Amino acid sequence: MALERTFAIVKPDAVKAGHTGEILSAIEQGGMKIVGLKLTRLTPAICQGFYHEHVGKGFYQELENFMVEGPVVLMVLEGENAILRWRDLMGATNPANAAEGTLRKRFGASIGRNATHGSDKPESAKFEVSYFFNAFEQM
Ligand code: FUP
Repeated sequence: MALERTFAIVKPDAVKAGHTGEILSAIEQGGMKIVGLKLTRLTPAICQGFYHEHVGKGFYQELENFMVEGPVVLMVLEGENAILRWRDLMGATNPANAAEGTLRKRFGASIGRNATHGSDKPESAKFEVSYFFNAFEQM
């Protein structure tokens, strides 16, 4: 087992619907620690840098429009195997395919509006954490 850090977002749909508290609670109940936390709003340029792997794909513009439509909660999570554990807690990208009880099943409406984000592998986690949090913002 490895103590890992991963990057998480409560997306605009879930913040707007008032699910931030439940999602943070699920993280803590699941045994992970929130070691970085901020409420902010993404801009198109920030979104493009963050989702650089997806810029130019058919779904990208819709994704960007969604991600900038309201406030988001950005987090750094820490725990044993945190990357995989946070992905498991979120469920599949498409809420229709997500397991019962997962956050995307509970709070996501569609593949485009799926309530949460989590890094998919160690290299992405490293990039995504440092994209949004400097050293003084991580406990
Ligand atoms: P995930 O790692 O689960 O967030 O999924 P991806 O990196 O594959 O996709 C990033 C985001 O793009 C998803 F959260 C939702 C959006 N997306 C679509 O809207 N349509 C697609 O076909 C694929 C992804």
